[in-house]
Amino acid sequence: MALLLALVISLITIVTMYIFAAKIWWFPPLISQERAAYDEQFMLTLVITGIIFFFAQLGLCYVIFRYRDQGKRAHYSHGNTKMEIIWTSATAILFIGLVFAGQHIWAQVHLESSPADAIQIEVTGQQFVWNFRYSGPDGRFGRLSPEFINESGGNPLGLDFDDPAATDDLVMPVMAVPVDRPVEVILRSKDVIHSFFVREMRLKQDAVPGMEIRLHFTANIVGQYEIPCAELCGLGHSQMRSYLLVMSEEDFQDWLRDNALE
Ligand SMILES: [Cu+2]
Repeated sequence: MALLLALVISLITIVTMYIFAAKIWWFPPLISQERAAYDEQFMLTLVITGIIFFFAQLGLCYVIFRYRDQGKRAHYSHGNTKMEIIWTSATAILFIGLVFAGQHIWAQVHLESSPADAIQIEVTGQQFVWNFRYSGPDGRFGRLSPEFINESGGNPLGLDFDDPAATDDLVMPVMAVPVDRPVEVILRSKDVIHSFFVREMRLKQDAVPGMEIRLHFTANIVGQYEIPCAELCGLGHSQMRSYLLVMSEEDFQDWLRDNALE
């Protein structure tokens, strides 16, 4: 019986390791070269924890078999304090080290300011849609005022048209960006906490009411990518998604022009 249990555990271990090593269920391909560090850090963590997992399971199998019921009287063990101190501190050092390495990569994206030539796009989450605002030809975002918010009247953000800078602002339900150009996202929320998530970019950031959170990215591959809301924000949360359209510079300019005409 003990031998069978040890064998089943080994089998589960091998199958689990195979699923990860063969990348059977894996991330979608990365579309932003500056984010490659995220994947590298993830792999490093996975390999280290994978090796520990393997040996821990092997140890478990050995102990199950070695101390199986042999018809003798069992005796109580108090454990080994020295060994416990060693592996607890080793685990702590290892994980704190990985956290620091990861923190460094995260900070590069979130705390560094955007390149000067970045295109600014204001992203506003609300139950249960995303709105994307472009500043229009004047390059300036117009004033917003809550009293002008009119969902059915096509002014979900409350643009104040008395402000000349607001008249050319473009508000869209999808987010178009030109390929290979830095984009600065100004993330806001109108009601509760939402989360802006683009898997292919390894980018996830909460949108918090009352805050303007800035982050930046550069997409390197043309295509259409989902932007789901990654924070449970209410009953319609699962319906809250939009798309990131990465297009050539030319197509992007056309897209801006075509939508401005409407
Ligand atoms: Cu949401």
